[in-house]
Amino acid sequence: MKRSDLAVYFIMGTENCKDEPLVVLEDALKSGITFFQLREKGANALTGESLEKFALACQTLCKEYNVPFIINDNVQLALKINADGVHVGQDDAPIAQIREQFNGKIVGVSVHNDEEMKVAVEGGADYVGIGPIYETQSKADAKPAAGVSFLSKARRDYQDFPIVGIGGITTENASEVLAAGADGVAVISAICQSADRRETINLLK
Ligand code: 3NM
Repeated sequence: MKRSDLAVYFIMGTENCKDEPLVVLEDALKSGITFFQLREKGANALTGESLEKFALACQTLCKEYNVPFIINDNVQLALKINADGVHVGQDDAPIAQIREQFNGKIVGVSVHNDEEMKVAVEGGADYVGIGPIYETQSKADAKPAAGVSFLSKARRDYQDFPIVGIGGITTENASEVLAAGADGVAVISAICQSADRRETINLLK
């Protein structure tokens, strides 16, 4: 993957959407998102066959627009449907194991400090997500908002490594995240709750 793939990184699950999720995704793809992560979480999250069917529909759309399609946490599903990769957190399997399972595919890791960053980079992650930068309503167990200071440090320490900022990012504050050294912004609500998705994505770009 290229660092520029992270520019406008859209994350979505069915629970994030007021509108039909596949309509939201296609709209976002048409409007120029550069990366998509399926993150199916919450009390009414799809599971089993219905999740697989939904994931395949998302994958088909992403292929049509030539945008990488990766899955959050669910390693088995990502392997089964041959997704472009997976995004894992600190509570998932060790990076070395994930790297081996996703040989030649994209592995993203959420990191929050120097040690996690070092382990991810040395373990062969393709990119890291750093957050939450700002307060977020979209992740039940999110850590407190951290601002951009760690992201700036990570950029100084790893000048060429792909980094995306996440958490509470909007069209108003995205420029601060990019100025701190992120290659792009990862968002759920900025796009899912936008009254004008095309305008929002244009502004994020
Ligand atoms: N991960 P929104 S914050 C999925 O800090 C996720 O690792 C985070 O949603 C982290 O753009 C977050 O609506 C939620 O704030 C991002």
